[in-house]
Formats: sequence, C-alpha cells, structure tokens
Amino acid sequence: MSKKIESGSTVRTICRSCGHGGCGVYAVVEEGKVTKFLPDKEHPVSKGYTCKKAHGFLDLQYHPERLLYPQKRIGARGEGRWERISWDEALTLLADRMNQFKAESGAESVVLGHGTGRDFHHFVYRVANLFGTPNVLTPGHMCYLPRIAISKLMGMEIPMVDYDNRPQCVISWGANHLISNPDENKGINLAHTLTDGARHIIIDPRRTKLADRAELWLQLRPATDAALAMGMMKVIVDEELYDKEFVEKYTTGFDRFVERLQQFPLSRVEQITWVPREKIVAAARIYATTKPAALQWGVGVEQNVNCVDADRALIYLVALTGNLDVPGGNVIFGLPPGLTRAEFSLFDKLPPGQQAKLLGGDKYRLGASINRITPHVVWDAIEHAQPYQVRALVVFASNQLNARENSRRVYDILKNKLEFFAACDVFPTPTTELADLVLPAATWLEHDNIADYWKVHGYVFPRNKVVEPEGEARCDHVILNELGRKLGFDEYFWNDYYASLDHILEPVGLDWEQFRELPYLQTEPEFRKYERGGFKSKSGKLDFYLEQYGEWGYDPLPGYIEPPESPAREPEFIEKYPLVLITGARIFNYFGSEHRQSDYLRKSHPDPLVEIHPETARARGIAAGDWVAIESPRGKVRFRAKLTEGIDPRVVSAEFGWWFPEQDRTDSEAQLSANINVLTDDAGLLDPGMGATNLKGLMCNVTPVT
Ligand SMILES: Nc1nc2c(c(=O)[nH]1)N[C@H]1C(S)=C(S)[C@@H](COP(=O)(O)OP(=O)(O)OC[C@H]3O[C@@H](n4cnc5c(=O)[nH]c(N)nc54)[C@H](O)[C@@H]3O)O[C@H]1N2
Ligand SMILES: Nc1nc2c(c(=O)[nH]1)N[C@H]1C(S)=C(S)[C@@H](COP(=O)(O)OP(=O)(O)OC[C@H]3O[C@@H](n4cnc5c(=O)[nH]c(N)nc54)[C@H](O)[C@@H]3O)O[C@H]1N2
Ligand SMILES: [Mo]
Repeated sequence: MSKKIESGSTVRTICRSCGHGGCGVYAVVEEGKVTKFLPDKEHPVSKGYTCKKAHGFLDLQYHPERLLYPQKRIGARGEGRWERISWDEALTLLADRMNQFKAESGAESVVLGHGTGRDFHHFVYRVANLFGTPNVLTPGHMCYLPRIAISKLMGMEIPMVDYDNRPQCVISWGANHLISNPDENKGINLAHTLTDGARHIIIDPRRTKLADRAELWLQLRPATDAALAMGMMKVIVDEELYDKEFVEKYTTGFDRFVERLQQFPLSRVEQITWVPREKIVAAARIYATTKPAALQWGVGVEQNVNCVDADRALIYLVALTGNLDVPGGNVIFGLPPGLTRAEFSLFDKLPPGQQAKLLGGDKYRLGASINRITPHVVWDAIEHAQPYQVRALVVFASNQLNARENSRRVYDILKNKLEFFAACDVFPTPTTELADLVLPAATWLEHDNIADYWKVHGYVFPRNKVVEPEGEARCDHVILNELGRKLGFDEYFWNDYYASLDHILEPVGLDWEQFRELPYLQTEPEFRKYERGGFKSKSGKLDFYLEQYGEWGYDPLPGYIEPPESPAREPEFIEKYPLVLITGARIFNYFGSEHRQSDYLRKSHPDPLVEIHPETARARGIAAGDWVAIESPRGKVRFRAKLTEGIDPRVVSAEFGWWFPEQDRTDSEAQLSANINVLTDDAGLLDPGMGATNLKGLMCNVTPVT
C-alpha cells in the first residue's frame, strides 16, 4: 500500500522529469500539492545535484491541459473531437480490438510501442509476449540499444564509465553530459572527475561548454566517428601503445583487425573526418597512455549509418588500451542478482513461431537479436502489408510524430493508413490527436516504483509516490497490468499493483514495504571479470573478428561507409543541399518533446534554434535571431538562427522535439513547422545490422525566411 502523505512533509524520491531519471530529491508537499524539490545530498549517483527540469515539472504536474480521463475519438481522425469514457470502457475497448485483430490477422498485426527508457517497459514486453506479438516499436534502433546489442554479441554487457574510481582521462565522444545529464550517468560525476584533474578530450562537431577547458577538442565531421576510431587505433597499434598482455590472453582475431586498420592511414582519416592528423595522434596517445582512462560515448556516435561500426570500434578502443572492466575505466556493472527485468518481460512466453515474424528480423539481424525494430518496417507493414498487414499500434509514452524519423510519413500513416491507434500519455500532443483512444498516464510523482536507472550502475532505488494522481490518471504499470488481465492473462498479472512490485523484489528477499524504507540496493562492482570467467562468446574471448556478424551477411570487422547524404554526393545534390545537418543535440531545458508547456522553462528557451557559423549565415543574409528555413529532400521547417563560432561553417545543428502546445494541436502544419524530423529519413541506407537512422550527418540548406 502507498503511504498517506502528510501536509508539510517531504518525501524522498527520484526525479523523473527527465524520463531516464534521475536525481535524488526530496519533494516538499503542502496541502496535498508538491511545492518544491530539495536535492538529496546522500544520493550516490546524483550526489546532491538537481536541475531546473525538476522545478519546471511543477508546471507540468498541475497544468490545466493534462490528460485526466480516458477519451475515445468521435468524428474523423485528427478533428479534435473526443468523448470521455470510463477506464473500464477504455480498457475493454482496447482489449477487444487487440483480440479482434489477433483472431483475424494474427497477434503480430498488433504493434506495441514505447518511447525512451522509462521504468515501466518490462510491463509492455510482458503484455506483448503473452499476447503473442514480437513487435514492439521503440527508439532502440538508434539510441543506446545498438551498444547493448553489439556488446552482447561480443559476449558482455555494455561497459560503462566508472567515475567513482576516478578516471585520470575521459573522452567525451558524441556525448554532452552536462546537458544530457540524466543519460547513463550524471553530468555531475563527469564534472567532479574533471575538477579532480582528469585529462579531458572532446570529440564533437560542436564546441560544447567544456570544449574550451578540455585538453583537446576534435571537431569531426558528423557521422564519421567509426573512421576516427579506426584511425586512433591504427596509431595505438603502430606505436605499440596497446595492452599486449590483454590482447594475447583475452582476444581473438587481432591479426585480421590489424590488417583492417591498414585501410585507415591518417591521410584518409583526416580527409574523411576533417580532423587534422596531429590531433588524431595526440588524442590516441593521451588516451592510450593515461591510466585509467574512460570513454563516455553518446548517441552522437550512433545516429547514423555507421552506428554499430562506431560502437564496436569504441569498445575495441577501450579493450585495446587495457581500460575494459578496470577501476576508473569502462566497467561492466551488474544489478543485484535476481532483479532482472528481462525475466519479468517473459520473452519465453512468446508463442512458438512468433519470433520469426519480428518485422525486419531477416534484414536487421543485430536489432532482431535483442527484439528491436527500426520504424520503417512497421510503416511498410501498415502501408503495403509487407510482409503482412499491421493493423494496430498501441503506444505508451512516445510522441511518435515528433520523435520518429520522416514525420510527414508518420503523420500520413497515423492519420490515414493505420486501422487502430491507441496512445497513452500525460499530455495531449499532436500524436495523441491522431489516436482513436487516448489513455491518461499518471506522472512519476503519482506512483511508487522500483527505479533501476535502466542503465545499470549496480544501484536500485525505491522511487516513492509523492501525491495522489490528478483526475483519473493512472500509472503506466497499472494500466498495463489491467490490460493484461482484460486480455485474459490473469495468471500472469496481479490484483494489486503492489503485488507486482513484491514479485519483482522477491528474489532479493524483500517486499515493497521493506524496500521503500531502504536508501537503495547496491551490487559492489567486480573488476576484470574476464580473468575469471572469460567473455560470454563462443571463443570465450573478445573477438576482433565477429564470425556471427559475417554469417548474418555483414562485415565481420568494423569499417566506414559514407552516409547516404554527404558532401561526397553528386554536384547537383550538393548545390541544393550544401550543409551537413545535425538534428537533436540535447537542450538543457527540455527532455525530448516534453516540457514545452512549462512557462518557467519556456521563458529562457522559447523558440526552436539552429546553430549556424557566422560566415555561413552572413553568406546567406542571415542575422542572429532571424527565422530561417531549413530544407532537406524530405521537406522544410522553420527555426531561429543562433550564430556561433563553435560550429564548422559547413555544418548546422538543429534541435529536436519542437511542437507548440500553446497552438491548436490539430493544426498539423503549425505543429510540423519546427519538427526537425520532417527533414530526416526513416529508410534508404541505414546501419546494416541495427537499422539505425541518419539523424546526424544528413544534408540540408538554410535560407532566410521572408
Ligand atoms: N531528429 C531526431 N530525432 C530523434 C532524436 C534525435 O536526436 N534527433 N533522438 C531520438 C532518441 S535518442 C529518442 S530516445 C527518441 C525519444 O522518443 P520518445 O520517447 O518517443 O520522445 P518524446 O517525444 O519525448 O515522447 C515522450 C512522450 O511521453 C510522454 N510522457 C512523459 N512521461 C510519461 C509517463 O510517465 N507515461 C506516459 N504514458 N507518457 C509519458 C510525454 O508527454 C511525451 O509526449 O527520440 C528520437 N528522435
Ligand atoms: N536535457 C536533456 N537531456 C537528455 C535528453 C533530452 O532531450 N534533454 N534526452 C535523453 C536521451 S533520449 C538521450 S539518447 C541522451 C542523449 O544524450 P547524448 O548522448 O549526450 O546525445 P546528444 O545530446 O544528442 O549529442 C551529444 C553530442 O554529440 C554531438 N554530435 C552530433 N553529431 C555527432 C557525430 O556525428 N559525432 C560525434 N562524435 N558527435 C556528434 C552533438 O553536437 C552533441 O554535443 O540524452 C538524454 N538526456
Ligand atoms: Mo535516446
């Protein structure tokens, strides 16, 4: 049972204003309402840090436009006419439609979905697996899951930075952790590590806040990270700066890998990446010779056609320099034994034969190995019944129209092609406006949960409920638990949500009431585990040459290919789209497409911004603050110019997540006018194994808006 919150009390919890969560906070409650947040100085991951998104969340929590009741569409889709219905009606309708599609077209014709990592996804998979659909649509094809998938294929979990044992050198590689703070680790841990004197190298096309203080800033051309990593490793091997003992004892395929490195002489790497060779050599030497050194990478590296090659090259770089699973390097952490969400997800309950129907499973084999799909396979199935007809999409916490590539295609599909669309969200959005059924989700302040950071640090926290839900909002877990029962899987769901928390905690000998009183559970990290158990690969070692990748029809060794749109394209194309475009470098005030409703946060960042070099702007007659049009072969959007010397004159960088809650949500042209995914593509040449899309390093033009 949840505890009654006394007026004027504080509740210790974990801020999830950033979906990934979070910073330890004390929420102050006065007369039943949260009034402020105080930092939890004892929190071992956030260490007393919180940001303005916590405060801004108060605007969201009590915002008059929050979704508070289930709603059914009346009239045409996207017309904005709704009928309030009861929860029982809503869930009965949803379950009936799902069962109807299953009976008529197979369970695979229903696609479930979720957005970025939140703490209820295991419930989505539990429902999907029992229901019988292998298809769950997520952003995992180009966000973090590629790292997880390739690490798995190499026989390990993803190696993450161990800030607690103070790296002496950190590379921030396509990761801007002071801004994208809640991702994997907290920015505060990087900040403390630097204050303590660690050397710092930044690999980023943009001069981020720390770049001036960093020892080295490599301003590479977007989407060329794989080539840069290969170039650095060539230096490290040529100069014999690598950990020979590690290579000899714990790896296979090194010879073939070294042969591949010969394709990356510095002259070529310099030409591909635009990074002067002296800097490549300097970065390689510093990283290889400063011990321990940590490599913090982000989606800057993954959101392009070279995604998996960059990811595996970076893992090899860590391993080659003796920084894998050592204190202060990149460590393979674990959760407390037994607390695994994978088991809760019941992948073993997916009926026989259904896994083979995973959309895109025969093409994007690495994605399929961890049950992830790239969106175009779902759109193709809806639009062309290829390889079969998808009829329904049931999505939790995902603003599909904003976050998915090629938004105009997504709009057309959701509005005109999809038979049934249900969306569960905290707010009405341009996406929920296209749904047939809308379910109101409770916020993180309104329910208890077990927070495991989904990026494993070895910590698991109780995330305590602070206030009762507004209106009839329900937390996603409760909704999914009820949906599971409505679908007829009573055996696997619970009468009471708290029983599901008890179920998860049972292997550690606790129930929720006991767990909620604890600060956290922690598994002490163990280091150099490969010395005892090897790697979980066929060879028991870390393979530089991935046989399985070859068998799937991909390159067994990392390499580099030019993005489908790049400065190397034919002159007619370059004339129209001369600038390299980055979409979606993170914004401090906002998380994804959220928070635009908060006056407090919006005040200091009211408009969508595109970063342009002053020279590039001048040549186009653009002044700081002007509205400009950004155009790609998919369409055109309108942003405000932010001039900065911190970007290459050949590159521009536009924010993602923009829509306008203050404007009519059913006015699709207004809502798409600053949606950067109008410019990105969902298909064409993608990362071969994962289907990662080109969100960084595509081509565009920028012109003044008259
Ligand atoms: N061009 C471009 N596109 C990108 C990216 C990029 O860098 N560039 N980044 C990509 C990445 S890395 C990711 S992870 C995705 C993110 O993809 P999504 O997670 O789909 O992103 P959001 O648009 O933020 O949608 C989140 C929605 O969840 C709602 N919400 C918030 N909390 C809750 C809750 O507790 N329950 C429910 N039911 N709803 C909630 C919010 O109101 C919001 O509408 O976007 C991807 N898209
Ligand atoms: N404030 C805030 N925090 C967030 C989010 C948010 O929306 N707002 N979103 C969350 C999510 S879903 C995610 S996935 C993470 C992402 O967080 P990060 O992994 O840090 O990703 P980004 O901010 O997209 O990009 C990081 C840096 O990569 C650079 N970059 C762009 N293209 C390239 C390239 O081709 N190569 C290299 N090396 N660098 C490149 C960008 O300039 C940027 O400075 O942040 C999470 N945290
Ligand atoms: Mo993400």
